Amino acid sequence: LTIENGLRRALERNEFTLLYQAKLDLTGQYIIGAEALIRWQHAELGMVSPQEFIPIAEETGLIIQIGEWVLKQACRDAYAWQEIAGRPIRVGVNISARQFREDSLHKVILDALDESGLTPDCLELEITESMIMQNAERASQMLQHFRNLGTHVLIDDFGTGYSSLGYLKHFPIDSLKIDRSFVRDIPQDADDMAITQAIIAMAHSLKVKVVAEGVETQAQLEFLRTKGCDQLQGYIFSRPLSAEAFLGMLRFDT
Ligand code: G
Ligand code: G
Ligand code: MN
Ligand code: NA
Repeated sequence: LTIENGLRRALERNEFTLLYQAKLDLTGQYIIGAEALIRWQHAELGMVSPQEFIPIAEETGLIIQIGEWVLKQACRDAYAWQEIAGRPIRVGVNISARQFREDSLHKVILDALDESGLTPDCLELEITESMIMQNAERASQMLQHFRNLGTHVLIDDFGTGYSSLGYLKHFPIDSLKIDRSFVRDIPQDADDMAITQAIIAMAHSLKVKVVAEGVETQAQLEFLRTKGCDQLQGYIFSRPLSAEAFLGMLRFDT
């Protein structure tokens, strides 16, 4: 109840912030963009993890307003970065299941792009595998709308749900993100390595790019590089940073 009441006021009180975690190309030298990750700083509760408050925001429907704020803020930040960096920087935004079920999401995305001036291909919508599998027909339509807007679509937490790679050819997606659980035990777990390698190979044959998240060690990095993983994200490169700190990383990079 405390969290629910707090969430209702958090937007007015400016208690949310976005952190950004860099996504790099396979050389690990070039920053392609960043994933936006929300944080809530509550006066009494302290820092509340999204794992705690996103489910409550989903149940209460508050996720609709929070999600709109995230989209708008992320687009504004990405526009500012590319003005300073002098090149396109893509921002990834996590879309929740409840948000994805609203037909108004399409308009919210359009407004966020319009208001910020960000070009659509610099916005990447991160949608989980389980969300598209819940109602495949509608999901396919929604993803086609996003594609028509010119935004990128990424399937998040890939490998944890039920979809086969073959099934994915029916969805207009640009990339998929191999779930952290498969990356974690490389190079000790031969099965995880085989799965990761197979996901990359089959995604590429469908002309879908692959992102690996949770990259923490040199051994994981080298394995993913050898297998041709297109983009990398993880603590080995950067923790989630404030918008300003991420900009600092971009300046150093370019
Ligand atoms: O940043 P962290 O690893 O603590 O994120 C925990 C979970 O919260 C992840 O599953 C992540 O996808 C989710 N999350 C982070 N930011 C957002 C957001 O802005 N919107 C939604 N819907 N989920 C988010
Ligand atoms: O579900 P989603 O992929 O959106 O969640 C991203 C979450 O993963 C964030 O909470 C982020 O803080 C976390 N994360 C990012 N990089 C790493 C990493 O290298 N190792 C671990 N353990 N967690 C990470
Ligand atoms: Mn994500
Ligand atoms: Na993920």
